[in-house]
Order: sequence, then structure tokens, then C-alpha cells
Amino acid sequence: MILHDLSAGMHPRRVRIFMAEKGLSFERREVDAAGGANALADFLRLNPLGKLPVLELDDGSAIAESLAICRYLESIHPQPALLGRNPKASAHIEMWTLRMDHELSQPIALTFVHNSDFYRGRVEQVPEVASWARGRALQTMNWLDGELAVRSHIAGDDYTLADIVAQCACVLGKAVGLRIPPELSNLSRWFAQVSARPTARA
Ligand SMILES: N[C@@H](CCC(=O)N[C@@H](CS)C(=O)NCC(=O)O)C(=O)O
Repeated sequence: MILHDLSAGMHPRRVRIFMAEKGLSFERREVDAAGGANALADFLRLNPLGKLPVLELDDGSAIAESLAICRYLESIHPQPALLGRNPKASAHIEMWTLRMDHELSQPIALTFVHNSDFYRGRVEQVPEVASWARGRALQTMNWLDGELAVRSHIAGDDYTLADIVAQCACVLGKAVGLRIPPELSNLSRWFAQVSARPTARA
């Protein structure tokens, strides 16, 4: 298998951490997105949306969408379980993973997309979107701080995909001026804890 990667990207980082937690390593190909390589026919054959990451399988087929790649890896390498060990736990973890994707990652990504040099000229940048998304991300951080007052991790007591999604969002947040406000002590404690895992810099 080949992981088509973008080192600095939030979504590819999810997959790298997920793989590292499972002790997996595949051939990794860095795609020069800044130079436009993800818009070339060779890459669009793998993912017509031109987005990273993409996992190319040995049969030549390709899986895009970071969460779909993680689900595939979980089914072929179930241990350690990062998506739950029974139907109820799996549904709960998926609920939190989707919440972290929609309510935290997406607003932080929108702040970046609508206010960065990387995306200038690639997408129509709307400053009002960046400013709305910033407020939304901070709202989510406040909500999460309350949730984390009563448990150690996003979806419960175990480290799961929901943590990985939130952790990668907070890493991008740091780069785009959306750091966790210091008064959010539970969220800060959680971020320090997940950032100290040996896989955090995968
Ligand atoms: N929903 C997709 C989003 C992927 C995505 O937006 N990837 C960004 C990097 S974090 C990308 O490829 N950007 C390059 C571009 O848009 O030119 C996923 O979860 O994999």
C-alpha cells in the first residue's frame, strides 16, 4: 500500500497518527500540493477531488477521505482498537469523531482556507467566512472544555479516532492563531496529554 501524503496537512496527519498508533508503516509519497501536483491527471486518477490523503491499495484501487482510510485500517488491523470494541462503543466513538470533524476541524480548516497564502488564488477567499469560522471553533473549544471536565478523552476513557481528529485540528489551530485559550484548563490538559503520546509527531 502507498500513502499519498501531505506532511503539513491536517487530514493526512490523522492517518499518520492512526497508523503509528497501530504500528503500521507503508510506503509514503509526499505530494507537492503547493506546486500543484495534486491537480495533475496522475493524482486526479486516485482522487478526482485532488485532496490528500489517499491510500493506494496493492490492487491499484484508492481510498480517499481520512476517516474512510482509518476505518479501512481498523478493519484490517483491529488492534489496538481505535474505533471501539463493541457496537455501542463504536457508535459512540463515531458520534464524537463526526462532532470533532464537523464542529472543530472544519471551522479551523475554514479559517486557514479563507485566510492563508497557501489557498490564495486556489479558492475564492471570503474574509467573513474566516471570521465566522474562528468564532465557531472557539465556541466548540469552550463546549469541549466542559465535556472534558468529566472524562479523560474525547469519547470516554480511551484514546480513539475522536481524539486524533480533535488533536490534529488543534495542531492546525496553533498554526493559524487559534490556540486553545489558556483558561480552558480541561481542554489544555487533554491537548498536553495527547501531544505527549509517542505518535503525536507522526
Ligand atoms: N475530507 C477530506 C479533506 C481532505 C483535505 O482537505 N485535504 C487537504 C489537506 S489537509 C488538501 O489536500 N488540500 C490541498 C488542496 O486543496 O489543494 C479528508 O478527510 O481527507
